[in-house]
Amino acid sequence: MNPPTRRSRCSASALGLLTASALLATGVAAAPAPAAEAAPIQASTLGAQAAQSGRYFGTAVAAGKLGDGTYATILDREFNSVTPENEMKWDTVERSRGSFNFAPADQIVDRASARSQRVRGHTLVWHSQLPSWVSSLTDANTLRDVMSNHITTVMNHYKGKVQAWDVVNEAFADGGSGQHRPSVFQNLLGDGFIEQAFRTARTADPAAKLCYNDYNIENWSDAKTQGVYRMVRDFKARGVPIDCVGFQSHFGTGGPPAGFQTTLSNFAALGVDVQITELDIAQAPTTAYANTARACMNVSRCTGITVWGIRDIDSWRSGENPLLFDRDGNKKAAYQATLTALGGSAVTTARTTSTRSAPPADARSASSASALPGSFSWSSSGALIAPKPDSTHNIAGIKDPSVVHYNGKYHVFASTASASGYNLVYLSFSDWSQAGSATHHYLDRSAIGTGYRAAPQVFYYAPQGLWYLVYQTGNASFSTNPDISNPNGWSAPRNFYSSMPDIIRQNIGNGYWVDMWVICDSANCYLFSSDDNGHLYRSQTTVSQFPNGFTNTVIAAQDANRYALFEAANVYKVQGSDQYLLVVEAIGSDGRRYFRSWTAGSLGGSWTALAASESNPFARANNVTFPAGSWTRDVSHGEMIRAGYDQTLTIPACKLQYVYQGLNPGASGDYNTLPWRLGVLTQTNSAC
Ligand code: 9MR
Repeated sequence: MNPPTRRSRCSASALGLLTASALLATGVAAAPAPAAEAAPIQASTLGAQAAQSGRYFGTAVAAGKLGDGTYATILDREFNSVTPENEMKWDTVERSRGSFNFAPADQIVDRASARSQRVRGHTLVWHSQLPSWVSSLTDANTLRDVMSNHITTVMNHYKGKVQAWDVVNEAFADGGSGQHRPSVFQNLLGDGFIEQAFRTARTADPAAKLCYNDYNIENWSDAKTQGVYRMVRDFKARGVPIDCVGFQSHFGTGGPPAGFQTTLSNFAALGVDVQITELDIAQAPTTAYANTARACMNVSRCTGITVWGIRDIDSWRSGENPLLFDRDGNKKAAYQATLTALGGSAVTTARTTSTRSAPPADARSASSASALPGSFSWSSSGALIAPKPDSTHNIAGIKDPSVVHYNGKYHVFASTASASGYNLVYLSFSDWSQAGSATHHYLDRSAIGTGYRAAPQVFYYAPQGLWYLVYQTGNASFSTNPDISNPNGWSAPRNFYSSMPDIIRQNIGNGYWVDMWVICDSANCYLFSSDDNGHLYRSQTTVSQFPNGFTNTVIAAQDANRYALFEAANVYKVQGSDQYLLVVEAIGSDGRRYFRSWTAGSLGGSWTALAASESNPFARANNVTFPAGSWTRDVSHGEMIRAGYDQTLTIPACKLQYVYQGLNPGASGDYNTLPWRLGVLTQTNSAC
C-alpha cells in the first residue's frame, strides 16, 4: 500500500490515458501461459498434506541415524516435525547432577531448524530413563530443586527452538486405579509434582506449549484415561498452565479403540490441543492407520500426528513392523492409507472430471507439472469488513489484509487509514459470515504503538515457535507474539534493515518504499518490497539467522512503466509442486487496481508470466463476477488464504481464495480517506 503522503493521483480516472501496450514488462520474462489442461497436483507427502489442514506430521528421530542417507531423505521429504527419540531424556541430558550434555539433541534440533521442521521436546520429567542419582534421592527439597533446575536449564537451552514440550510423561498408573504411578517424584513430592513441573516450565519458556504425554489413554472409558482427564480439567479450572495432551498411540494390530475420536474431542473441549505423539501399530494395517489419522482430522484441536520412527528397522518394536516405511525405506500400504486419510489421495485431471485412484505418491512428478492454470476467473463476496471507528480511532478505510486460518479461526490483520495516518487492526472469526460482526482490536494499544504502521503480513515462524507481523514504518519492521489470538501480545517494532538498502535508494525515484513481504524455503528467508516506481526488491538471510542478516538486496522484477508493477507484491509456495507464485498490484488503463501474476521454480526467480495482462489478468474486474451492485471496480492490495500458516506461505493449488480491498467506484478525494472495505474472491475455474 502507499504511504500517508500519497494523494489522489492513483485513484480512479487519474490514469485513464495508459494503454494496454504500456504494460509490457521489461525485467520480467513475458512467456506464454502454460497449457490450462496441465494436471493439478495434490500434496504428495505426509507433511505437506497435513499442513493443508494446518496440522503437522512428524516422526521420532534418532541422532545416530541422521548419517543414513535413506533415513535422512525420507525424513526431509515427508515430515515437518521431529521428536528426539531418546536424546532429550534425563539420562542423556543430565547424567550427573548439574552437568548437562545437549550435544545429541542439538544435532537433531539444529538440523530440524535449518529445514523449518518444528520440534517436540521429549521429555522433561519421567520416571524412566532417569539416572540413578535422581531416582535414589530421598529428600523432597533436594528433589524439588533438582527437578526445577533440570526443567529450567533444558527449556532455556532450547528456547525458541522447541515449540512443545512433554513436560511430564507417563505419570499415571496402568490398570483400574486412575491414580499416579509410584516414582521418586510421586513418592517424595506427592500428587503436586505434576503441577509444580508445569508451573516451572511455563516460567522457563512462556512461549512453549506445555503437554502431558501418556500411553493407554486413548480409550475414553479406561480408568487411566479418566484419571488424566480429571487432572487436565482440574488444571484448567485452577489456572495451572497446560496447553496440550499427547496420546502416544502405541497400538496393537486392531489399531485405535473405537472411541478414540471421542477421547480426543473430550479432552479438546477442556481447552487444550491434542496430539498423537508416538504412533505405531503392530503390522501396520491400513485401516488402523487410516482410522487413527481420521480421528485426528475430525477434531479441530488435534494439531498433529507423530509416528514413532521412520522405517520398521528404526522402531523400538521392530519385530512387529509397525511403521509406514519398510526396512528399505519403501512406502508401505499404510503410508498411502494415511496420506489418503489426511486428504491427499485423489488426483484429478482437468481434461475429464473423472477421478482415478492415485498412483504411488513417489511416481508423481510434482516438479515438472504446472500446478496453477494460465488464466483465472473468480466470484467476489460483497464488502465483508468495514472500519469500526471508536472514540479514539476515526477510521475511513480498512486496507491491506493479511490472513491465516489457525486453530479453527481466521485471523485478519489490516491497515486502518484515516486523514491522520495509518496504523493496524486485528480481528478474528470462525466463518466469513461473522467477519462483519467481529471485534476490531486496534494494535496501536499494544507495544506496536502509535504512528505510521501499515500493510501487515502475518505468519508463524516455526523454527522459533513465534508469530511474526511484518509491516512498513518507513523502514521494514516487525513485531512478534507467542499467541496470535492475543492482540496485546505483540512486541515493539524492530527493523529488518539499519536503513534503506543502497539499491532501493538508487532506484526509488519519486516512489515510496512499501509492502514488505517475507517468505522462506527450507534454507533461506527472503524479504520482498516495492517502491511504487516499477521495482520489486528482494533481500535474503538464512532460516537460522532470521529475522537478522537480510542482505544481498537485488531487483527481483522491474517494469519501465511504474504502474504495471506498482505495489502489494505477494509471493507464495504452491502446495504439492515446485512452483512459487508472484502476484503484483498494477494500475490498469482504466485507472483501476488489478493483479498480475508470474511463477518461478525458486524464490530467487526468474519469474515467468502466468496471467499477467489486462485482458488475461490474475484478478481484475473483468475476470471477477460481483454480487448485484458491483461494490468495487478495484481489486487492490490483498492476500491469499493459505493452506497452512507458517513461514513457507504455502497456498493450495486448487480453489484459491484471495482477500482484497475494494471501494465504492464513485468514491473520490484524499487517498488516505477513501472508503476501502475488505472482500473475498473465490476462484471459479479451479480444475481440482
Ligand atoms: O523409542 C524409545 C526407545 O528407543 C527407548 O529404548 C525406550 C526406552 O524407554 O524409549 C522409547 O520411547 C518411549 C518414549 O520415550 C515414551 N513412550 C514409550 C516409548 C516406547 O517405549
